[in-house]
Amino acid sequence: MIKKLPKDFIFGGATAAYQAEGATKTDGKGPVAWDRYLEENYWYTAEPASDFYHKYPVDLSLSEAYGINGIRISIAWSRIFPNGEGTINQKGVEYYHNLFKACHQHHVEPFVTLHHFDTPKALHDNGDFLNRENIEHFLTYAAFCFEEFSEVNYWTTFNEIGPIGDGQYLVGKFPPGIQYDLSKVFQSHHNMMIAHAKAVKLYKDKGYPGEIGVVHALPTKYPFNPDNPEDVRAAELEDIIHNRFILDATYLGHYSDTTMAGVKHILAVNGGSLDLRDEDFEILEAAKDLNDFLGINYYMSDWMQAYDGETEIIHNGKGEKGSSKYQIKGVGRRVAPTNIPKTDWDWIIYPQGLYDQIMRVKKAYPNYKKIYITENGLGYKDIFEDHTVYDDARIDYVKQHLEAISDTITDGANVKGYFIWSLMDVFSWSNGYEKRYGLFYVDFDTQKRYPKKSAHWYKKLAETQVIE
Ligand code: BGP
Repeated sequence: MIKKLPKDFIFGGATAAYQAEGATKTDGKGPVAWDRYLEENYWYTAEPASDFYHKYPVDLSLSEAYGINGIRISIAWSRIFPNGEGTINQKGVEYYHNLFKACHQHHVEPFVTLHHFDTPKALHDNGDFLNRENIEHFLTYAAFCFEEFSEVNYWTTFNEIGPIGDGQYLVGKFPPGIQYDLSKVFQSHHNMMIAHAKAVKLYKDKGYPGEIGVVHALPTKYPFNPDNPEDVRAAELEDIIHNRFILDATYLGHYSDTTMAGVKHILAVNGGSLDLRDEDFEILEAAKDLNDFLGINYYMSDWMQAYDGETEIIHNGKGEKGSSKYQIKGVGRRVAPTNIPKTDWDWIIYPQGLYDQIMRVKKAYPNYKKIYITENGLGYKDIFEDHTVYDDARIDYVKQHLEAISDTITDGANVKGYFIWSLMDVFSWSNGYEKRYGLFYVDFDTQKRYPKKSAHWYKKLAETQVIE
């Protein structure tokens, strides 16, 4: 049966400042930890990225021409406060005013994220969000942006608090590259959730007319053998690390007993403790009903088997299928079912996981109000030919996920839009320029854009709302 999405649905494209803008030293921008980390650990840097800093008029014209009516953009904190705090860089402020103005001129609504992985270097060096002082610096930055950029109607505090903790302190693929430290993972999640809650509270207390929310990555976790209680427990613990701890903080204002029992078990096995204070829960509680929307980034699901051996995680950053490994002592290991497709980067493609995750939010957190799917898409080694890319696999991926979204709406979930990751090709944090996602192919040498087959497909979808 052909499925349809609602008339007022947003068909958007997503970007992030550091992955798109390039111009990392232009017009007074301050450094971020990623600058040196990429130079020292990877085979690419954030230059030139997609030169969105200069090319945004082209990308917005293309968006308008291809029916895209929303764009996720993030503000680079270090363009506004080059040192993370203190002096304001007026050129950075002007840049974003110009960018938001161009969005509106092209009828592409900007959904603006304050922090998409790019804490200014000075603050990252002194502990990033493990250091509670940085919660206050983030708030100063947020307060400045809310007041200054009154043309923004949709604010997101953070992009993916979960993957920040995982990338920085579990997998070690993000700066500072620490591995297997689960107490730092949970502490980072917790402190960032406090920063989120404080920013939301501030926004609402000031009575700003726009909407505010947060974007969480929510990969769905299943037991490898649903009849084995140990696998069921492994999936539950893995879900607590990546999803439930953060969702509880967002919508319950505290951690449920089951969540806390899981955290305690994980830390008992892996070591470390948490600093959770009474006043933290006062602010989480005060903000839990104030989120206007939840952004869900969904790419994959995982299947978990019980595991008690030593922790080992290998990140597949080069698209060498089958090269990844993920096993955490006392939590579980990921074992992929053979009959479910995977990308070259070992991400398991499972649209039903998106359906299940949306319905889980609806059921477990009924105060969620509204959902946008803020990222979803297929990372692929595109083949550029005839000035385009015949990316049928990407179209198929997006189609199946949109069908799952349509089903959740039929089943009562309030989902109001979809932002494909990514609008145009950008580089991938830990996988480089080879892993492309865009509707518009970017020739990174010339910075020319070429609509892919998926862009034409997306245009028709946006015009008709029919998924076919
Ligand atoms: C999300 C990030 C994006 C983007 C995307 C694709 O985690 O919010 O910034 O990178 O994932 O992931 P990757 O680039 O690792 O393929």
